[in-house]
Amino acid sequence: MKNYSIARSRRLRSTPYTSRIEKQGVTAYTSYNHMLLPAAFGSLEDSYHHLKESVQVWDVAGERQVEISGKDSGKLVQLMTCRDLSKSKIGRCYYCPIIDDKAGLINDPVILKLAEERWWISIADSDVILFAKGLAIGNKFDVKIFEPNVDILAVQGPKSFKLMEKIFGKKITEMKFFGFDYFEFFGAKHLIARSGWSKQGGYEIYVENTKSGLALYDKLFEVGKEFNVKPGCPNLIERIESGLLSYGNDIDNDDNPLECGLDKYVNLDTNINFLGKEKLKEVREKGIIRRLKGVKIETKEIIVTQSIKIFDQKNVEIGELRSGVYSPHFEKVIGIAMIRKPYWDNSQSFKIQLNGKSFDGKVCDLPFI
Ligand code: THG
Repeated sequence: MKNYSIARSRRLRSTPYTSRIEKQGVTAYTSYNHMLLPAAFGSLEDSYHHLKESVQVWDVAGERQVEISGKDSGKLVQLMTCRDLSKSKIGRCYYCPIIDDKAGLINDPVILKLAEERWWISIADSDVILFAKGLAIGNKFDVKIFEPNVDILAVQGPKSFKLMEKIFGKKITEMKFFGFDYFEFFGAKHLIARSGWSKQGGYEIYVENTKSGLALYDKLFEVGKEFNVKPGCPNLIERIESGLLSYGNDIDNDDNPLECGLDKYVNLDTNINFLGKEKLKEVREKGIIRRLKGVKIETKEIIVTQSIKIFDQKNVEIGELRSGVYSPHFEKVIGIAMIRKPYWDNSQSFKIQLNGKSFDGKVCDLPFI
């Protein structure tokens, strides 16, 4: 496939780290929340192995924050998500499906409770701020909603703990998964969470002060030398193996959270109020008729730019592939697909056409590893 460069403009926002990563050899971008998100630094496979062995620093400023504060902020945040936040705690992150009145997914952000009446919604790629503003206006909520200047730096990989300890001290290694706390650097405080869009462990630094953020960026590479630190970005191979979902790719507004295996984050039996609750109860009662699954395909290369239909041996359409990549671990293509009932059992075999050729595949569980 021929490669085209991405045309730059004000609408496709740069991040404070863009000039850094361009010096460091970024080779592909995607767009995320109207911002540049690095998609490759050379070989995807080399980056995958490096991420699983060492430590990487990622410019994930595209994971924008929607800040909601004010007297009705808790009510509004709860209205948007089917996850029960009534017992949520300050200093914790919560992975939360955001759904509409039809229970269709709007986004799948991480929500941070900063204070009793102040929240950050760390969004995937859709305009949550407009949805939040619409709901606030319609409900006459007493809230303030805006996009603050926060540019996340992720530090991911097994050696991220040692690297971060060298800069911030032992306390940072004691933080629990999806907890956050504040750490001083260059005269500014930084909210740092133990989270990130990989399963290799690590942190996310919510940089609010660009100057200190850039100093920290450079410090991570200086101190990280002994851990073989490299620039990186969310890795397609690692994230599919780990079953981390990508909004707009694997899931979208036509899917409900139960179809997407997000059951853990759906609370229908408490007295909270959220959009789509009755609809979701209906879905639960009737049972879902399709579900997101893993697939393995007997080929070694794939580029998914649109969903690709999947057929059983009798040529019945049983679902669609939504993401896919060659996995060096399985030595074949793995992917994420929406599969119709009753074809979603593991080991269901199927056929898929790629570039005019038919390949065999099998349905399996998510995550792969
Ligand atoms: N970090 C932050 N913001 C984000 C992402 C992130 N916004 C966009 C995107 N990623 C949102 N999507 C996800 C998807 C999965 C997870 C986080 C954000 C995730 N899931 C874990 C899992 O599935 O095992 C843990 C969830 C849990 O148990 O609570 O981490 O990465 N700031």
